[in-house]
Amino acid sequence: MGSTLLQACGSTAKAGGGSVAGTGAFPTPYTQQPLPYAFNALNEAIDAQTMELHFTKHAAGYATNLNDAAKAEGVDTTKPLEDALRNVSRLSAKFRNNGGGHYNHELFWKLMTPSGPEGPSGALAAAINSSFGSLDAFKTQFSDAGKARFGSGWAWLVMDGDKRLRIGSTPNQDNPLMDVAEFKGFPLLGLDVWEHAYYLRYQNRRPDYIANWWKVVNWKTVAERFAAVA
Ligand code: MN3
Repeated sequence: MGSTLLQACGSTAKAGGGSVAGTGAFPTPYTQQPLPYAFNALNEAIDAQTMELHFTKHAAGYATNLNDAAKAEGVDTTKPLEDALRNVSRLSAKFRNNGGGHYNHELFWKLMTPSGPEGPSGALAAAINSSFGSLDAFKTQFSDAGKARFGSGWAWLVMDGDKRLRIGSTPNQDNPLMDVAEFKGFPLLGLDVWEHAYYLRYQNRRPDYIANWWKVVNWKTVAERFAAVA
């Protein structure tokens, strides 16, 4: 992941109104990358059956449908998906939903790990502290964004066009890179709060899923993305 992201840092990305360096988080064409751990590796927060269904059914479906849409709409899948998302208003609802779905999930898997540090360090930790007051205050605000998202969607930490850290959420599979997003920026951390992400173990208890999810956040990936756009 790290090398993939760093290799891609030569190109320019837009977040919010301003220009932000760093893009191309994922290889092209638009295919699922192998899950970087076993289905049961995140059991502390997410059970193996949920992980398997989520990866092999839900996320795989977004990838398949995205490639169908790209073919039908003449989108060059050798170019970074981020570029298409930034101009998604010109594309179909099918591309928007599945392009966001593919990007969001490829990112989500890499934002989790069974063996990462318990929190951020270095420049990322300093930025979180100065933006939100403390790591705990950040977690509370981010968790609240996930709890408050009505229906299906995502909670996000992004770097906006003015290089500020911001917390927000998007509905469905919208992504903050999209020109149509109601919350914009370069995504550093994202949490899937669709019921398919937690229902088998947690049923209606989305807050319990979110509370446990912090145990498996891959702060190394977050730091790499932060460094790419800071
Ligand atoms: Mn999902």
